[in-house]
Amino acid sequence: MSFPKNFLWGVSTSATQIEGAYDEDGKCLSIWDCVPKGKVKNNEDAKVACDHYHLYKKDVALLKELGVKVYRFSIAMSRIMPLNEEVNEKGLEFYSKLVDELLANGITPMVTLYHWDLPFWLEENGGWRSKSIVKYFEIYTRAVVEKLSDRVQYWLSFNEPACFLFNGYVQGEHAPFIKNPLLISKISRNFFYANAAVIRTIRKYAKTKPEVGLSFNCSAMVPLSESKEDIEKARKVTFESKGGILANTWFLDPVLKKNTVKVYGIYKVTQKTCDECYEPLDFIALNNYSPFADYTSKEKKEYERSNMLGWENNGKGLYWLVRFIYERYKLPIFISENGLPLDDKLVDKKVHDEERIRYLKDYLSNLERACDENIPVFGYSYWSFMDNFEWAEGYKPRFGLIYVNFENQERIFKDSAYFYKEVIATNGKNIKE
Ligand code: GBH
Repeated sequence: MSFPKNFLWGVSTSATQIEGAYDEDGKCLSIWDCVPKGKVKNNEDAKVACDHYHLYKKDVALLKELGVKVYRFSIAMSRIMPLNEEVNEKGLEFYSKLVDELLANGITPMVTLYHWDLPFWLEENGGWRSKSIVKYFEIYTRAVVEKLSDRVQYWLSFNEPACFLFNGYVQGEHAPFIKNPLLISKISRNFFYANAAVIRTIRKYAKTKPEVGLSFNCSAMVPLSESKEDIEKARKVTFESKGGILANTWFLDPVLKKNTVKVYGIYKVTQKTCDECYEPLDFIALNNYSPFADYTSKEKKEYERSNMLGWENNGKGLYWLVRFIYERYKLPIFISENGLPLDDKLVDKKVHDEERIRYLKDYLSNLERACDENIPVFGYSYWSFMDNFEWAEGYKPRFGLIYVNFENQERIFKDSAYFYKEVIATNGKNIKE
């Protein structure tokens, strides 16, 4: 019993978090290049980050050393769309060279078209508050797909709509740092139209048959026991709209089932939006870090284990998520993110991150259980390939398998990288040791 043959083991990153070169080769500023003072811890920024823009060949060599089958990265829209409808060829060139380098090293590219870094001019144009954003996403997607789709097959339209819309415009914790709950319906609607436009554009211009997904941040409640009643209760909590805009259903039901959703009694995704935006996906990509707390219970459960950002660590959450999501939406699943932040320390050129290895064993053995039960999970991509810019948290939480010394851009394999390398080489045989 184990992971399927040809399982896509990978690692994930996103453009703003690793690239740097924030104003080179015709790139315009993004909303993450224009963060007001005080919004990111220690006033850190992503101007240089891991300098991957210049070091990409070395980084691909490290990917190869790690043995990954797939590499998930995102395209910075600000490299491609400097202003209005203009397309920047130099920006496209960078990603084209990256794809060539990956393929030359036997690594399959998986492209996220949008991982939170809206061009600043587009934000000034209204950003997600304005329906005109749809048109720009169409132009952008066409340019990227025409350039890369002869070599790229796996596409993710968006990364975590709940995060960039609600952290950005409702809770004000991420760029553009707006706090306005009244925007919930409008920005969600504009997102559904943009997503449909992106998927249609991929399918229209792709030169090789595309596999299209979307990365949702999702969590499930872990049943108290595996009795039928407890399982049904956990399923109910997992898909109830009571959890509001952060519940799974707000985005998944409209996108995957064409179903309307209403939350807090006032916000709604209408049937019209669902109908006009329905575009079947080839697979569901899930980003999962922690389970859902049972918000129907009054007692506040203490987590047995949590990470430095306060999120619960519990691999069972991944098993139940994959199972519940498959049973409800019936599509193949790719785990596009899962990982642990630590305040890793370099000691004699080594990083002993046993906690991350323990985390991987826990989550991966739960994922293996789902595979054993014939749920079609076709890959797992760890967040993240290397330490990087963790948005408003700055550089302190280190999610990488590879340690980055931000003073001199040195990369060092952590113990967990050696462990993960072995996971890939043995198709998961070592996770139970
Ligand atoms: C992802 O978002 C991003 O895609 C990626 O860019 C980022 O670097 C990475 O994760 C690490 O943060 O407070 O216990 O309820 C993660 C989105 C959504 C994960 C909310 C944690 C809440 C946990 N997050 N979730 S809890």
